Amino acid sequence: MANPINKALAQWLFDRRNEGFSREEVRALLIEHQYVEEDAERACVIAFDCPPDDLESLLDDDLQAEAANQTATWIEGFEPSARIKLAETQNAIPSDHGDIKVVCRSERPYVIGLANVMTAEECKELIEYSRYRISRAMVVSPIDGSDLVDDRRTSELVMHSRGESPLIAKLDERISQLTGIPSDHGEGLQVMRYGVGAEYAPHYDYFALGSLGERRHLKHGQRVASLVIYLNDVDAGGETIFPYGDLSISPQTGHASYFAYTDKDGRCDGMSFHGGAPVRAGEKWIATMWIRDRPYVASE
Ligand SMILES: O=C(O)CCC(=O)C(=O)O
Repeated sequence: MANPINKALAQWLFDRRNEGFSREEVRALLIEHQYVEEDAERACVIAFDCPPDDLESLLDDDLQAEAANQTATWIEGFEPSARIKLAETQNAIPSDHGDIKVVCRSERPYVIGLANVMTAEECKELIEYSRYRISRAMVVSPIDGSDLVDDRRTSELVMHSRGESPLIAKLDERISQLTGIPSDHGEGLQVMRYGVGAEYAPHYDYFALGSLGERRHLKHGQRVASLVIYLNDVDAGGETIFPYGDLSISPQTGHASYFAYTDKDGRCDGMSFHGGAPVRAGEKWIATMWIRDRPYVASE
């Protein structure tokens, strides 16, 4: 994500706007003060295109302090609140279709590798259900929170609603049983396809308070955990990578990576930085569930 606009810049933009400076004048001044084009444009969007409250909120000391705290994020004594407790004490977790197996664990980043989260038949059915509905995946714009095409996420995607088909309803319930988190905290299952070369460059799944656009999504709750289910075997590449943990998990049909990234006070752990490595041969299909700290109602 782009760098947050700091308070000093927000104050400067606020003053110029109130003094009646035009967008072009502000942009020219920023360039004169060594801002790169992209940052100057971003600042102009915030000053002139976003609702006035957005710029004013950047001047709020409490919010800035909270943002700095949240984005500092290398948390001492990290204690994620969305742990799968059973996966820490046993190697098999009973489920509606048989046991889900624990294949690896990492404490920080907090990651649990799982097998048999879905059967091979379910994986196939979900791929076929999604195949003709996928389109280019997007990221959250740091400026206004809208969807943005970005080279860092080159997969194709379809977002399914909670319970929209019998299989999806079954999976929603299974995920809830597995994680211990009610299914209405899930954003809905999104199915993604990566062709050769496609990737999701390392990123955080939680929303940064310091980013105006991402902050808009927080009104529907913070993300606390992600479950990435692999729907097929990939010939080469396509691992889920955790660069700060020096950890990678290879996709295999029906397996999954679960990672949780908030402590009990809701602070987010930077160690959860992760991505989907480029697929080198074959294709990769996954189903991802992003889980919030409260019941999720789709945004307007
Ligand atoms: O493709 C992957 O393995 C990771 C997906 C991912 O990072 C996400 O859905 O947030």
